[in-house]
Amino acid sequence: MRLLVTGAAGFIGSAYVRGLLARPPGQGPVHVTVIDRLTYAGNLANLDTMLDDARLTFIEGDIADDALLASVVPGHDAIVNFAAESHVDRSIAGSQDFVHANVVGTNALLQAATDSGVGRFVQVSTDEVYGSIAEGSWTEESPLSPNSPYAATKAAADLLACAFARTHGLHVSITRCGNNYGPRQYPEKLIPLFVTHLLEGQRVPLYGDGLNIRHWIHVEDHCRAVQLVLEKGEAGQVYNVGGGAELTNLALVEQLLAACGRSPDSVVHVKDRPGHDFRYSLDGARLRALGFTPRIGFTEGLADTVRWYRENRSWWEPLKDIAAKVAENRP
Ligand code: NAD
Ligand code: TDX
Repeated sequence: MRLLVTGAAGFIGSAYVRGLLARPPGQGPVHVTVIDRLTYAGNLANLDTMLDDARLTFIEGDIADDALLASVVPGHDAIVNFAAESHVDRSIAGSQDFVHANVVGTNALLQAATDSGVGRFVQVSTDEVYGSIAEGSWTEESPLSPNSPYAATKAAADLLACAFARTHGLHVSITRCGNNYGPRQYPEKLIPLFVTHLLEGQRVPLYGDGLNIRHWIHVEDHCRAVQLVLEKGEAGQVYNVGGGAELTNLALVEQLLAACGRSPDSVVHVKDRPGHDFRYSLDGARLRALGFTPRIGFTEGLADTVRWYRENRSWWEPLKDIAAKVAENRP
């Protein structure tokens, strides 16, 4: 299979490609093309030695660039679209980049796949498209009710994907996963931001009362789910990726403090995120029926993740320096 993977210089896409290229000979793709715009979140270090692998071609480019797609997409058997602006707080500060990457970009990719007769397409989406749920869990039939601009753009992309399946017969499936954690996550999301702050001896900003609930899944389990949907997913079908660990932010932060050897006074309660979703929870029965179960338990996965940040300061220290300089220049 010749596979096109977008956004693979980011956190999840790079883990996905790493998993593919590590497969035994004959079981992985023949070739992987990566398109990534290398935004602030795109980092070639995430692909490291894979860049020297003859099975991988890296193209720096924008998935909203129709001309680029017309030259690159033909000849591929499948597309997995990870490329997106992905951080809720940034979408609150300004949503234009989110509309460009997540809506215009996904639409361009769906159109190019249709025009080139690409056989399969997986749109990597998120649980946030459903909004917030106080009790119970969302099934794939739950209504879309996004709250943040980020979630609204991801919901728009999902609707476009469904429309391309129905109107053009494109074989596109959608995955909706909860919060990912693991190595190489940009230090702006809760776990990498807090772990790197704690390792640097800084205090961590917990929004509101800290009672918001998220469910956490290891990035490698998410990637296995995406691969399963690529291989076995039905056209026009949505698959929730469930099975994560459900925790309040406060409970998670207690575990992070313990893992980093810091005391509770390292936590500062700060102003809440505007429109902060209270809880996400997915019913993962449909994907379980396809054979999916997460393999990495949360306690083990979190310990490995904290160890990775402890041992790979050269990966995250430059990123935090850039973030600090950007913050200094803000009015
Ligand atoms: P990330 O921010 O780490 O990486 C995104 C990548 O996309 C970067 O490499 C960036 O350079 C690239 N990109 C952005 N705009 C682009 C464009 N216009 N053209 C080409 N490349 C572009 O994000 P992530 O956490 O790895 O998330 C990957 C996908 O998974 C996203 O679609 C996100 O919505 C989804 N998702 C993320 C999570 C999570 O917890 N991180 C959970 C569920 C779903
Ligand atoms: O500094 C912080 N303090 C804090 O209390 C940050 C960055 C976050 N939080 C809270 C907000 C959330 O309740 O922690 C929780 C997790 O926040 P994020 O890591 O920003 O993730 P979230 O907003 O839940 O969205 C994530 O999961 C779904 C990803 O960023 C999305 O890309 C994915 O689609």
